[in-house]
Amino acid sequence: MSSRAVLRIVAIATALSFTASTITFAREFRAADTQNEDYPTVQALGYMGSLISERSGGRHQIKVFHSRQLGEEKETIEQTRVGAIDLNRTNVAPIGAFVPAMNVLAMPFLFRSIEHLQKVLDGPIGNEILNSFEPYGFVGLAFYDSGARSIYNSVRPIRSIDDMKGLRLRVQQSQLMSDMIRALGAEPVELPYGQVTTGLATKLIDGAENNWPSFVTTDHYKFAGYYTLTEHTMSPEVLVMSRKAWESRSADDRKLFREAATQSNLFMREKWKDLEQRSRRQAEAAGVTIVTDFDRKPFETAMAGIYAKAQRDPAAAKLIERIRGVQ
Ligand code: GTR
Repeated sequence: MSSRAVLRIVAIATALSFTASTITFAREFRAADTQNEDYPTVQALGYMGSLISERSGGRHQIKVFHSRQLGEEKETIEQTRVGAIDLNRTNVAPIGAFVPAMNVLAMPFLFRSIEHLQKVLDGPIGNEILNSFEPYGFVGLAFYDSGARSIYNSVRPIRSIDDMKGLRLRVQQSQLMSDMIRALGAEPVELPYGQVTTGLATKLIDGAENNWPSFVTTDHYKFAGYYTLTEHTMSPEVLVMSRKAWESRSADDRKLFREAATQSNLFMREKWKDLEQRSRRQAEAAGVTIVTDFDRKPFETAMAGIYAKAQRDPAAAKLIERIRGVQ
């Protein structure tokens, strides 16, 4: 081949690869969230959508399907994995069945405080975790705050681990969460989020566990008047994109999505703090008994089996150790 022919081939190839990385097709991206329209995660998705629409000159839009319009969390995760949903904001516990590192973030009593959690998620560990989703069919875009989860029920105030005995407590659709409740002496009932209020109202379950905003915005507090600040997990929320949708995007689009997701996290944090405080005040005003003086140590000790099981996986063991080491 003459050198001119080679040069022409190189020029064409360069032009093609340039085109592939910059041309993107206008699209509406479907995003799922189980929470209601006013919830901070849903608001954050809306904010991210406005950034993307603005920065893409209106080419891309995000349509947010909140309030379980696309199904319960577990189903939407499955649909996102196969590419039927483009974006999904989910809690780390239910996605733990699909992406192993997510279960580590849901481990009970792993984080010492919200500050510790944020330090981990905002630093290199958080970044590595977000970059580890692809083999499982997702791309991790951002974490969102979700405070700490605590146990509530309608039967009695929980002040010691003995008070847990025999209670039927709803958990997310997660083996780890079921194991945790069982290790605490109660009976776990895996139910989708949308069925918890009815479950409480009909006494199918005695209680559940969640953060202040979820406890209040779902009306659970109206049926379960004892809330013990166990703060047993600090499972954050995670925003993922379906790998299928990601692979169809140019490098420029990928950057656009990543940046907008990161910015939506900061937006969400402000909204979150405010709602957390308002929710607690609302529960207090409604007469919910808030137990702060409970005997925490036995709760932590009861988790030994769960840690032993998780640490059988060397990658999980290493991640747990690194997270604990973050000061
Ligand atoms: C909430 C979380 C939801 C869902 C829910 C649950 O705190 O935001 O994504 O996981 O808990 O308990 O099902």
